[in-house]
Amino acid sequence: MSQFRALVGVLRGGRAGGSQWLRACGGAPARRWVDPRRGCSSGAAPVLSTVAGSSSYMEEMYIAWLEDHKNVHESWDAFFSNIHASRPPGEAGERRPSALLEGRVLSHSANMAQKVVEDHLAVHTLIRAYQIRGHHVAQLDPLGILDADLDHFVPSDLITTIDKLGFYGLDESDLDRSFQLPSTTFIGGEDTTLPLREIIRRLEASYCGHIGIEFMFINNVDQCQWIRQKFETPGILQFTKLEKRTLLARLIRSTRFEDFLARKWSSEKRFGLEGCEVLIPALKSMIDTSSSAGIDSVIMGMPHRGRLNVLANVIRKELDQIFCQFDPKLEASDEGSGDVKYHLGMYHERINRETDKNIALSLMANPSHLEAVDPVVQGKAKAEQFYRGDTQGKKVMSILIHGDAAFAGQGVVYETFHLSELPSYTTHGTIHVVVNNQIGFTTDPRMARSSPYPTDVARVVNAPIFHVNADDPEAVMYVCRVAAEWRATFNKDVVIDLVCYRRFGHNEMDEPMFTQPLMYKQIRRQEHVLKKYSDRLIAEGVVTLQEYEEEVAKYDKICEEAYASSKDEKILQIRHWLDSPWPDFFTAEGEPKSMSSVPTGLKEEVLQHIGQTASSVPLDDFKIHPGVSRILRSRADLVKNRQMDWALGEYMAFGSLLKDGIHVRLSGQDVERGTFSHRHHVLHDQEVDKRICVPMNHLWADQAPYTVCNSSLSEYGVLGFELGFAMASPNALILWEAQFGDFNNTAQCIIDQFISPGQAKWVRNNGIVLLLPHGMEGMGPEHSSARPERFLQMSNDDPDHFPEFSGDFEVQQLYDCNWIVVNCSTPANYCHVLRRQILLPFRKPLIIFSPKSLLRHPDARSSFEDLAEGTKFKRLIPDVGPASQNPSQVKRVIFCAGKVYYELARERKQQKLEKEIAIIRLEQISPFPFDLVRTEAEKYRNAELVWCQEEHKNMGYYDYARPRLLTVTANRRPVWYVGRDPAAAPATGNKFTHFNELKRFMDTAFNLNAFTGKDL
Ligand SMILES: Cc1ncc(C[n+]2csc(CCOP(=O)(O)OP(=O)(O)O)c2C)c(N)n1
Ligand SMILES: [Mg+2]
Repeated sequence: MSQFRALVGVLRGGRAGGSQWLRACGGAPARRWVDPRRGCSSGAAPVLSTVAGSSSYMEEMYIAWLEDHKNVHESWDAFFSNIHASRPPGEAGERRPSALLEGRVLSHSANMAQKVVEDHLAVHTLIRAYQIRGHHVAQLDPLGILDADLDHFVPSDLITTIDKLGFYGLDESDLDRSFQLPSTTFIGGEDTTLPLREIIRRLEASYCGHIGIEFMFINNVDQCQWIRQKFETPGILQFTKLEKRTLLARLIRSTRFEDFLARKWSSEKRFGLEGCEVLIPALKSMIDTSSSAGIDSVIMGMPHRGRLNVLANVIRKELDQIFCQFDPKLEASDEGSGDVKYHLGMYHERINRETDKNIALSLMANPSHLEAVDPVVQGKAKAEQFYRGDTQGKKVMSILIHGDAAFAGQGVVYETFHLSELPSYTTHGTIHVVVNNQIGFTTDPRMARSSPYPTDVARVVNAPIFHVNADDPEAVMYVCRVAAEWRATFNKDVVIDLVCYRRFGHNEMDEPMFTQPLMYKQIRRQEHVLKKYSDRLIAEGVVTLQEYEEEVAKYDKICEEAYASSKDEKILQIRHWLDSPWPDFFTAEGEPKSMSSVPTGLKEEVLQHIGQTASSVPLDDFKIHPGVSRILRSRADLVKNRQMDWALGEYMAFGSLLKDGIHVRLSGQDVERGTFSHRHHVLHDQEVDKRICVPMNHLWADQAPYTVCNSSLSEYGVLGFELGFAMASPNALILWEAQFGDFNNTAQCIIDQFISPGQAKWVRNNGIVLLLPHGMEGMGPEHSSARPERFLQMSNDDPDHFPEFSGDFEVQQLYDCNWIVVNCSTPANYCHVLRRQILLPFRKPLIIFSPKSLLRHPDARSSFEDLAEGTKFKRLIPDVGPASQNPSQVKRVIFCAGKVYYELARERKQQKLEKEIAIIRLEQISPFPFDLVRTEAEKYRNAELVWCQEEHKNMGYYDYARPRLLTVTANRRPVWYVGRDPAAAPATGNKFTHFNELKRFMDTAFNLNAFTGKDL
């Protein structure tokens, strides 16, 4: 109200703020009209601009109007008609211009004009109020008992009763007065003026029916206009007879599928869709619309609820394949431990019947962890777009389905939204559908979120939110169509909030009356949506009862037949549930095409060429920072000497793979420069804003593209995204780097639920690489440890079983493992392991504990010889010094991993113990190189075996290495521990303590009597 009065004040006084408001007419500054018939895109603006301008202008208009009402714009016509209607008796018939010019009439007219302006402003404000707040009173809850926005409050500026007109200074007598409609509404259709009564009626219909729209926070006028037009235009919600019949048929399938499962397996959990059966036609409708807009690949992610129904009726998985999942006796015949039926994924290509176009649909396998699949879906969609050159998202799109409680509660939803507009992460618009059954397990939404709607998180990216009552199937279809059109038009995210209910408990075994008695009393009374809609269409004459019953019987028969054939299934193939097939990578049976390792060395000229590009600026007139110049010069010196540091080793790996047509993508926080300022893969012109150069993309004319992208400050979202990206193709090296390895635990869910067990659960390979800076360097408890112990604990190789060596043991072992964990101590080995990752005939996740101080350590360098043709990744680096010359004299063998090697080597040299103590580096920690370790242990048969690490005893590699070392020696030789004592925090925050700890364990490592007389 005060805002409205302030506006009137501005107009009266012509204060500075007013001119802004007056620009409403087509965005141009307010100006006087000289031609009374000249049009303006905003019908209201002439009235306003005149009042703020001059009264003589108004007189000109008035004279013109008196002569012929058609002489002036309609807005003036409405304006003067209003004045005339309210003039004192006797003056109404006055047509003489001269009379008007008399002060008495003029001042009266001015007062009237003031009133009319205020009333027009009021009506405009009222229209805007509906556009902004109409959704708060929309009838969204099919049960009619809860408020979708958790609030009974009716905004005071919505006209829910006549007396509320007073809020705007209007009253009942104004209801039949006509008002000019502003250009920011489409409720008039062809009409530019409407009586107030009709304005309110149409606003109610557009904004307060079964659809509630939240969009006025979007700060783009075109987008707001687009939405207004879609929802305000009169009669826009009309469906053809054919569309209604299609919708009914889809609703029948959705409903009868759940009924069928309930009948056949009444005591099985299936997380049915009852209460939101409309989800199936909803998804199909948005896929139809997207398909006709050119989309031919849709990647979907969804939680448990309704998943089987989506597989059956949207993706069109064979029904017998779904039904046999209910047979507890059928065990998977292929690898892995499998997953429960409502987690499996699926990929299917078919013809879209509505558009007659090919469409590929995939539903990603997902864990129970709600919303975790969101970024994975986005990553996979992005990768498909990337590999298909679909730079605008016109071919490939993603759809994400959410639960109301999870959408509001899970932070990864927010993280995923924040990827949606970033150049290297955008999928050019996702349609989000929230199955808002107004409950999360047993928790009422009022206890589950602090925001009015579960969808408020989407507002951060200016996504429009369409709330819709799921018991009105046509309203839902309309909203879905508009959402798909929105995505096709603006390539931005959009959210559909399907307000529904959950007919049964959380799963079919749960009793909802324990916790939601009143809601469930209502739900029991609630007529099924299929019944309501079929009754309606029969009444409308769209279908006959007989046609309806035949359609139901037809689908029931399909289910029965599939059920019968599912009984013939003798085996289950998890492979049939693969969401991301790699057609030519494996044999037809899904096996690797070979099982031998390939050397990963490189030709000298390739090393030289990459080295030179890495130390130069391939663009002309490109001015780089002097500090970067220095780095490039020192790289050039290294190359001249056929040497490489860490950054060059990485360059060699990426560059050589790009040469072979392998796309390389490195993503993470600040990866372009590198957290430790060693990488500099993106050069910045110091004089031209935003001019950059990525030398890696200037290596060869026909190379694959290199993507290096600084990510948003997220681990969960970004790692999930990269994991999804890596699913799309085996011919790409996808790396995610944590800023410090310590931060990987905010992405723990992706690591635990997808990366470690992904292949076992979902038979799908994934070659993602995690670069996790790790090392105890006195930087405190949060910048020291990537928690190797956790990765190793999840490795599936048996600590107590000494494997048989047959064939290519290295490759066989890699094939059997769930992931590979390495800590490379040299740049060459780092390069080899990255190359091996791609040259292997299968894909496994690769966890690399990467260095910090070693990036610049003068000893941590490799020669080009170490990368020469014929060389390969060293899983273990043996001692090649004096100890190895005379192994029987060696008293102690220290096994270690990572940077501590350099500290040990230096100390050994200082203490002149190079003959007595051998130091062996385990570069591939898991799977454990049993073969190589045994060779070393046998070589130094008289020596004590020690595991040395810089991490605390309950962390690091010790718990993993020790039992395996014991297995290697058949428990005949003790394995001693040297390292930091057990601790709660990964590192001390005190530098002095840090060095003291280091000194203490170094002393033990080189005290040859340290274990004498000790028992283990
Ligand atoms: C991250 C996570 N936390 C907790 C759970 C346990 N859980 C399973 S379903 C569920 C309720 C989900 O509610 P909602 O998102 O509204 O989906 P609905 O089941 O109502 O369809 C919960 C808490 C889970 N699966 N994932
Ligand atoms: Mg819910």
